[in-house]
Amino acid sequence: PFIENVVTHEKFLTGQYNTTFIDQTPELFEYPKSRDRATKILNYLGTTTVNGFPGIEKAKKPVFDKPRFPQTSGKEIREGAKQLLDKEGPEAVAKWVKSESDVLLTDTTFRDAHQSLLATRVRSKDLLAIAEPTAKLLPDLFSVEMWGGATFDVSYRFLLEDPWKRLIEMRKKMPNVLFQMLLRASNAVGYKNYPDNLIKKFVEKSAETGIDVFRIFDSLNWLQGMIPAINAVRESNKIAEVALCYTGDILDKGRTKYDVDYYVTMAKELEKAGAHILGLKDMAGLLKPEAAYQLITALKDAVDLPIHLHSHDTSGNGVMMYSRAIDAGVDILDIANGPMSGSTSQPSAQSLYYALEGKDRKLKADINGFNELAGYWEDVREYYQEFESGMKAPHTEVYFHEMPGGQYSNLQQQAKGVGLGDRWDEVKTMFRRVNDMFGDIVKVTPSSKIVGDMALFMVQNNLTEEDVYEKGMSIDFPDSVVEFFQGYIGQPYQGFPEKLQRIVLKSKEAITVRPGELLEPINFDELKVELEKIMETEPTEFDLIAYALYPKVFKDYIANTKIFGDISTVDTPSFFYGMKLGEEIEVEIEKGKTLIIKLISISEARSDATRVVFFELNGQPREIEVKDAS
Ligand code: 3PY
Ligand code: ZN
Repeated sequence: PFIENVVTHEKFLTGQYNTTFIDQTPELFEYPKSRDRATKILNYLGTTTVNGFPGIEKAKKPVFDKPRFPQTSGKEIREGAKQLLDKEGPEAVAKWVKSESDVLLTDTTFRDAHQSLLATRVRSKDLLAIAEPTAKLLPDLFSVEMWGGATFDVSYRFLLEDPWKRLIEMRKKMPNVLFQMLLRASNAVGYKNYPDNLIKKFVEKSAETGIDVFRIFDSLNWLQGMIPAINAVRESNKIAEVALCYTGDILDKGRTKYDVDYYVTMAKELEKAGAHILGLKDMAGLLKPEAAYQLITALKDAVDLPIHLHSHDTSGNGVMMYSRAIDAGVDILDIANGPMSGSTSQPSAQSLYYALEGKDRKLKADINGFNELAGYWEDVREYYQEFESGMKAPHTEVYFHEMPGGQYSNLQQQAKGVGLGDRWDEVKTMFRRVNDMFGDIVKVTPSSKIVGDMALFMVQNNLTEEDVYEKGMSIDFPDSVVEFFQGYIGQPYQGFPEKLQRIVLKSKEAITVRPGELLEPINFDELKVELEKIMETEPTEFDLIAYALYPKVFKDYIANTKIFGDISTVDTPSFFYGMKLGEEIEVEIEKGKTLIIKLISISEARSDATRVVFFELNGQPREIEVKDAS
């Protein structure tokens, strides 16, 4: 209060005092750490209240009920598959999976479900709160998919939080189930190929920090692109689940590029390359029930590996399809907890459980466990309502546009961002057209993002397919599209369409080797020096890897943390909507240390567009300045 009084005094503010002592005695002005932390949190709340959150823009803050919570105190955390891996290694896990007569489950609620339904926006705070009850209630799970894919990038970029910290904290709360991540092979958790030494380091560090199962896929099903990641996972003594991405429709005899033989041949190659488990990754939910039966029967015949099927319920046929996959002998299925399932997410664990009643093979999971956790997810999903895609019913159009479930809500956000929100139907139609122009490719991150970028570009510029072929030599295509045709994310099955490749590349050359062979290894020592200057503190290995993967996103994240500090403790409604006038919230910044924050008033914007936001912090007046961006 004393300092407050001094520094807000008019004479002080107008420079009428001799303040040289400020420079000479800096120790007097080193605020205690918690005061600094509180100021940063106020900066965040003030900024979000005045300017909104990207994608939400100053919406009125709804009133949310406190999430329902399962009663698990006193319940033990029973040992699970994690202990088998730690004691006996990946081969033993694969053997156990094959020996189980029931169907094992991977719960994707912590990753793909919210990537697919809520644009990946679920915050660590809400995941961590339910982590331990999940470990207690679902100890029989094969794994929990909780990392990788888009979560890494979105954490830094939008949630202003560190994904490594999420992994560390979740690991502490869930010691019994395997942690699974989605790894885009040589694209790691990014959208382009990275040098081999970065892939290796990323895998090593993720393994050491808590990931057990790496689902590795290449966005063009290009085996060569997966080799460095497979080797790195095997060297870390973790489980290499190597995936075939399913595209097209094996039942459509008029569409022969991706037929059963194509997948069987590839599965054999993946087995030889060192897969412990064969992943069948149906990222868009295109696998129809009878196709699943035929394909899994053929794959079971062709390889000796356990088969783990991943799908999305976009069409509404997910449970029926899984039922046929079970008939064909699938070993592990990906499901999400009911309230976070269905539509572009995974099929519902509960629906599948009841659908199988009367059949010989059952799910190896406690249905009550899922049910007890469901209330929490139903309530927490409400916090993220602004990121919902608006898809309200089964969407069989997916069989036409073939857009991955994990991309749907993200591309929709991207379309809104460039002013195409009201032309979303056109974007979806164009997505398929671009697929066909590109030679009917596997579409999964990043190839799906490139198809999406091209579709947005064509819709935005009112370009038809004919325009591209006729006027393309004078069109600058999006960078990602140019890089795709240069071979920088790998080689598509049966090659690039030559005519379009010439139009897009113009005088640029294309490569046919693995991009990683041409990329200079990252010099982590040099990178460290560079990053230390930006961070003004010594970077950790986590920071270094993040910076190597996404220099700009990570730099912005550091800049944001300098202003806002660690805001992971702010409740989610306030994180997205800021505060209402007169509202009081509590923020527990560490155990036993709680800030009570009340928003008192916001001034009119001054001529330089700043507003003063007046708070009460633990009963004391505090104010911060915010530039009004509107
Ligand atoms: C991702 O790569 O993020 C995906 O979910 C692909 O399906
Ligand atoms: Zn998926």
